[in-house]
Amino acid sequence: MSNIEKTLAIIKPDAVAGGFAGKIISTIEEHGVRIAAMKMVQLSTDDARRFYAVHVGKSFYEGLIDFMAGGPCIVLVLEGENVLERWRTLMGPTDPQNAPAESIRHRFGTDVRHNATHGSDSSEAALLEIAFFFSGLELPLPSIHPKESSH
Ligand code: DAT
Ligand code: MG
Repeated sequence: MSNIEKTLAIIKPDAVAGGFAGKIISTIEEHGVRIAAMKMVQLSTDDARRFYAVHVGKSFYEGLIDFMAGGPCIVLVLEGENVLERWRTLMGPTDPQNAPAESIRHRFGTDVRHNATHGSDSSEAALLEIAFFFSGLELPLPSIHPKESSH
């Protein structure tokens, strides 16, 4: 059964500043994942606090906020079959030290905080996170994409 999903991906400030955005976007495309929307944003501290509100109170929260507000990010909506799991697999685990050699976090991350990318962890989170960054105007509906050719 097909399971077309959308997820939010972020190319974090370390990867943008390091000049890895192009390679990460290429990796997404090479794996056949469709980019439905994309833009560069600079989060304020308050934006970062709201985006990562689920982690309030954890030991790493303040450092995470400073890092995420420390430079521009690229935010993307990825779309496709099982894309939540596929993108999390492509990224690898949170800590680049534990990530497989071919994973994005191993290739472009430095440590558990500076880990290059974000991906939503559930379909509920994906809906909220996409709405955090993108208005309806910025999200093309699947129904307006050209139909598969019938001739
Ligand atoms: P993930 O981004 O893999 O979903 P998470 O949701 O548990 O991981 O944490 C969000 C981000 O917070 C993570 O990408 C990097 C940072 N983080 C998590 N655990 C950390 C730790 N022990 N030390 C420093 N930063 C941490
Ligand atoms: Mg998470």
